[in-house]
Amino acid sequence: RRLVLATRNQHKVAELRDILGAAGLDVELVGADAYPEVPDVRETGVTFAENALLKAHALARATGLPAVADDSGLCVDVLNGAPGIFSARWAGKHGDDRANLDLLLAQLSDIDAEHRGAHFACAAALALPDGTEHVVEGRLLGTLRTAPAGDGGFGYDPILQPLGERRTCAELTPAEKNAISHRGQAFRELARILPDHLG
Ligand code: ITT
Ligand code: NA
Repeated sequence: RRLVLATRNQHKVAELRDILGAAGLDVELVGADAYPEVPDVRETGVTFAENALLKAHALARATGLPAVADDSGLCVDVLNGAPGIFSARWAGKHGDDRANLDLLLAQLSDIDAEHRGAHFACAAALALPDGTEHVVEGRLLGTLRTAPAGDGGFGYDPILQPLGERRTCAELTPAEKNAISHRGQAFRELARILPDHLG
């Protein structure tokens, strides 16, 4: 039995292998890289949930296998939720984590400590070849540093300090991050219903 991870982001694949692996599912997790012939879907949704469902349905249809997808990003209070669904290409080029982070820090340079609230959001979607779908969401609340710290994780991890933490997400171990993260919360919830859908 196979479950396809509908993401080409290798950081997400690694986190999902840990999160879903710990859920004890009797299933082989296969990355989207195993299906290079399937074209990337355009993320035309206006919410994380819509985009996660688009990605999961595209791969489930193309492979005939159940697929899970993640759409996620950083939502900054003082920017009314931006970068949000545009987090991966905030500075222009898709997936340029360092440029995205540097631009965001510059945009927030005048914002004082009390107004640097933000959260990571993740929508976790399941799609089956017959069109069945489920989507759940997770959030990690925190504040944004004025300078990056830490080498772990990816994306905006070096500037997001979770509430109640003194370290950034990039200073947590992978297990510590997954235990509290938006992605950990969303996919642990999705994992509870997965056995009912994997036959
Ligand atoms: P796929 O669509 O192939 O899954 P992607 O990287 O394009 O990969 P998204 O469109 O969901 O995925 O963009 C997610 C972006 O949000 C990612 O590039 C980071 O900038 C940010 N992000 C998401 N989760 C994060 C996390 O756990 N830590 C730090 N940044 C994160
Ligand atoms: Na996206």
